[in-house]
Amino acid sequence: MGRKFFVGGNWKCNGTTEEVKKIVATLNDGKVASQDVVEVVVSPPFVFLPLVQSLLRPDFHVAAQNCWVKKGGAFTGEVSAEILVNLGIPWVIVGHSERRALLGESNEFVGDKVAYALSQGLKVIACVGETLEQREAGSTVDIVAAQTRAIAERISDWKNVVIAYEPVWAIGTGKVATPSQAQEVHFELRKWLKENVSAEVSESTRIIYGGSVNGANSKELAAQPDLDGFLVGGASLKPEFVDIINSAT
Ligand code: G2H
Repeated sequence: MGRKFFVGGNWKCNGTTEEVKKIVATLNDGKVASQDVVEVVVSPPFVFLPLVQSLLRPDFHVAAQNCWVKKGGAFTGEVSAEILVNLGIPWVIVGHSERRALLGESNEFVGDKVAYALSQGLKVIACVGETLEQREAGSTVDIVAAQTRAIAERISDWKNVVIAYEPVWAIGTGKVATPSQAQEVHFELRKWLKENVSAEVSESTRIIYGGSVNGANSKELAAQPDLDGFLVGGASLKPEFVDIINSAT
């Protein structure tokens, strides 16, 4: 079976109640292919998750933008995987580069989070990606492989994992990777999975691209053979998110 196209909208730290309702209304009116063809997940800030979940069309789902690395308890300010499960939140984004860079999340910490979230029944969008400095030093593949290895060492079942390749230099900069730059890294990641996990996992795991995706560049990116969808930031707050979803078909 082919890999189902996946489009995630990462709203990051944005939105008021009114704005959130407006974005959801636009999504609910959007004409998109059925969920047999494209899986759509939107990720508002934690506090808006129940609201979005209650208003969102049933064929779209929600994701949290993070969760705590282990069982909840005395961890002020954190939200545990158990809490997300209790609220019926099916997905969580883990290891976004903004958290890796600004909050010091290491590869190992991200790997632990992925493993714990999966163990609680969440599905995980696990982010990897290199900085501009690392790309210019020619170490892109080594960096994303090390980030993926820290996950692979901690999990055995990949069926609820989507890998998001997000080159840091392309995030929120308007400087999108070219289709061939994205394809090259997606191909290498798939090869890494084949050589280090299994041919089956390599074939079935969705590898999506994130970094300045918009309604104008998504179609060409989506045509790349190893690119199975997108994690969209800025443009997921706008009506063009529907166009990005429709680049699946
Ligand atoms: C990358 C992406 C969403 P943007 O962070 O995860 O954001 O599309 O704004 O570059």
